[in-house]
Amino acid sequence: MRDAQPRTIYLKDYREPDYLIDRTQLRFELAEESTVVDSVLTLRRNPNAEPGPAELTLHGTELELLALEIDGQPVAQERRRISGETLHIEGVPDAFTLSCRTQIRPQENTSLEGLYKSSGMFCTQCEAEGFRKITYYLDRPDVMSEFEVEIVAERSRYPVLLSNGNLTVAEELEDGRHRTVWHDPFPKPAYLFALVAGDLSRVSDCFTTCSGREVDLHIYVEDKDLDKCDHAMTSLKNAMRWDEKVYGREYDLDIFNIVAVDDFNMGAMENKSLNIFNTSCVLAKPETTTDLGFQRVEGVVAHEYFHNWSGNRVTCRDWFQLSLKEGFTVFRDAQFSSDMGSATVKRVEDVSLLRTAQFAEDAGPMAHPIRPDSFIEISNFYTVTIYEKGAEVVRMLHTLLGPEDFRRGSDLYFERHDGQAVTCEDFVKAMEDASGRDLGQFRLWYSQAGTPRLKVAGYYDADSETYTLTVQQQCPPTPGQAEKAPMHIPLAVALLGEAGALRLELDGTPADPETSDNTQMVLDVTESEQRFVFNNIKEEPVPSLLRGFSAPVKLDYDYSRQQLLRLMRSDSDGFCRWDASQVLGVAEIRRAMTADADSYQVSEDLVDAFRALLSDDSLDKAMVALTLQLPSEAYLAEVIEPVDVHGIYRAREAVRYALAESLRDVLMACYRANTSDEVYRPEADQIAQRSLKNTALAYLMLCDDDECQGLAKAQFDSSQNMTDRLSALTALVHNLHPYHTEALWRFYQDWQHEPLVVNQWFQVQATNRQPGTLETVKELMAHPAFDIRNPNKVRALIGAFCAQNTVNFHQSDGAAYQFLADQVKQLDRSNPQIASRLLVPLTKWRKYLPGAQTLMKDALNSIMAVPELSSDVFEVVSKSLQE
Ligand code: B3K
Ligand code: ZN
Repeated sequence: MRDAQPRTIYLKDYREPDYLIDRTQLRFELAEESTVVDSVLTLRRNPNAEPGPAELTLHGTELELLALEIDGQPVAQERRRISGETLHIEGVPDAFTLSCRTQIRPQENTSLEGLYKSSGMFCTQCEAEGFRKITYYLDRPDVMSEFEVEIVAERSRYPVLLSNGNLTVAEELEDGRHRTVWHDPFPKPAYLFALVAGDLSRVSDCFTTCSGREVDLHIYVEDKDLDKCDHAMTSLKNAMRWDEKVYGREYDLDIFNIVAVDDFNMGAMENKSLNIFNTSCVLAKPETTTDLGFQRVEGVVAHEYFHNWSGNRVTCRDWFQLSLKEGFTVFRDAQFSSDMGSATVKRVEDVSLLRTAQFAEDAGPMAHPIRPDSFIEISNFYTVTIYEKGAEVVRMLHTLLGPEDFRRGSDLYFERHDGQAVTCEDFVKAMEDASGRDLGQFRLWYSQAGTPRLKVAGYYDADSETYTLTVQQQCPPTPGQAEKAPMHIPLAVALLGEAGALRLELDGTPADPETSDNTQMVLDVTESEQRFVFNNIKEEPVPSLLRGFSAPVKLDYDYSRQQLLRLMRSDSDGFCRWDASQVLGVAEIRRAMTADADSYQVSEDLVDAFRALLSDDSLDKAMVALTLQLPSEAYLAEVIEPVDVHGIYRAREAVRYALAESLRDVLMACYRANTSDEVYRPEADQIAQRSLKNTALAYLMLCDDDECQGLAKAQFDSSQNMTDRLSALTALVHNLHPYHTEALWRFYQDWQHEPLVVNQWFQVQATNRQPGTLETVKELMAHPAFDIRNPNKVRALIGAFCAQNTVNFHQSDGAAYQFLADQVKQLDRSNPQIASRLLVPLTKWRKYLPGAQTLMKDALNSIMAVPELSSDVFEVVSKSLQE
């Protein structure tokens, strides 16, 4: 359904609902042609609502209304009116029962929102506003209701019938059908409702909570996937235990179900006790899943489980508060993943995502604060800003308050607001009340968009033995926010002396004898310009700044090369060590960009530093791997503007080739030393080893001697796990190795029955930087395994090509821009959410060289010219074309 005139919704217009729904009874009769939904809602006027007419306005879209009664009496046509997405009923009593019968067609629902079919099963996705595609309702998160759900369906096709809460009835009906009834005792908003009906098998386990309650755990999948559930189950139990230990949060029902579906717009959904997952975020086994895939399953299973408290028990008042649950829950899952694996690696991965995708969003036409002031389509706001920057804001609170006060704050938040729909302000207030800290200025992080830039300078005065850091902050304008006020930025620092980090004594702050680690300090940066003086500094130090990436900001400090090499070698903060290598990498690539192709010589000191990393067995292998990987093209596009995509790519390749050549022998030794025939485990030590080995392989494939060129083929032919096999395939394909065509063919033959592996096969080809990839992508779209209705396939082929394969996406004739525009136009008719996400690379047109800008705008304008665009695509295209 297209919206005639997409309307902007403002946070400032928030009003409490006029009516509340105490009880929601639903009955679904699922059938092949259509589904009939009966609802009985127990409504009453909200005592807090503003006075107004006795008129009820319900949300509903794409529904066929079959019957409508109030307290058992049909509602006359003159009293009711359907317009746009609403049903108005006049003259309603203060308390009443509304019975409504609607008919819907899940089989024809390609938007994957509301009730739809995926691989023969019925499933739902209601967040944010999908419930209104099921029945007329107050589809807003501040209306919380107790749900009872009856499902009736043919037993042979749909032996499993699930909804939220506890199973209260399961019985056979006479005509080959059966029914179940589910009751969820916890009042919830409609966006957390879920229903599943299908022919599913399950893996079961149980968990004993800290108070001794037994919880049945089930993962429902297609029968063929039963062998891929163990990792998700282990992750779930680990997450349940962790949340008890770290946050004091116990699970609250006797059952917890996860269902895997193939066609899903997002990663997963936290419906109360019935999480629905994209298969890509739940299924894993060594033969089909990479290390990254295993880690993603662990993280997403934990994320959705953690929502039971941060999202479900305490939910959002309105969708402007989305980061209240998402930012907090991403922070919680990041803490969990750090505890399960390598904390520094997790931090570096998170920062990389933030500094590429989120910083780009914050500098683009869709920039918004983590609590937006307005939106046209809420589905467009499930962004890296809401999620990842939102998590950084919670992390800054954790840094400012310290772990104990932060825990007191979260306890207070959960106790104070259990069962309520609340705001970001309620979260900050709980943190403030529990800690006694003044978070007044800190609140700006919720209302100001844009990435602050910190300019830091250091001055050592040997006579007075003082070291002074001058910190300036500035935040660029973003759409609708020309002026920015200074923010409260926690800046973690240390001063490195010859023999290690120095003891810090900040001028004007009494030294705290209690603190044993006084070599790191969090500075409260609150003004546009501020000076911090450290006393008793006996030698000129190298400052280690923004340790652990203590705030989501850009940092400028004019380090010398020597200082960067020293930080990279000896800073005790793993993030800063890695970051120093990135600064050196950017400098190297910049130099290669300006040098002639023949005259460029790689810097000897960088080669030495990399050699030292490769030769030191005491280092964390995963960090060595990350450090050896040069800054990504996406990150370079953030720091080198205007973005010359081809120049960046050529220069980065030149540096990679030069490093490979200079380090060939030590890379080969590293590759050999990290080759192992241990049985695969998805655990930190092994993951680190594989990561280092495969990083070495990627470099060695750039050397053209037989020994190097033989490695990828041998690894491809012999590897027993998907991490090694896919790395080898990527190395063969991306370097056009003579064996690459056969390897692609063999890979497909081996894995054609595993859709998730086929996605990887599409992705390897879509991200190939060699010329001609656009044509390959178009050909692959006609491959029998491709399906434009399946979001995972679209992301693996079209999404990966447009977002990751920058040299080919930005080919100079603009053909790929037009290709993306065409795909967006087509997808907008079936799945607007996916269409709108896919088009993001075009919206960044302002960053590129003038020729590219014009062609990208042409592509955007051609989308804009389509009549009846969805509100999703309309919002993103129109905002990105605004002057
Ligand atoms: N809360 C869901 C997101 C659903 C988005 C729908 N457009 C997944 C998550 O963040 O856990
Ligand atoms: Zn979430």
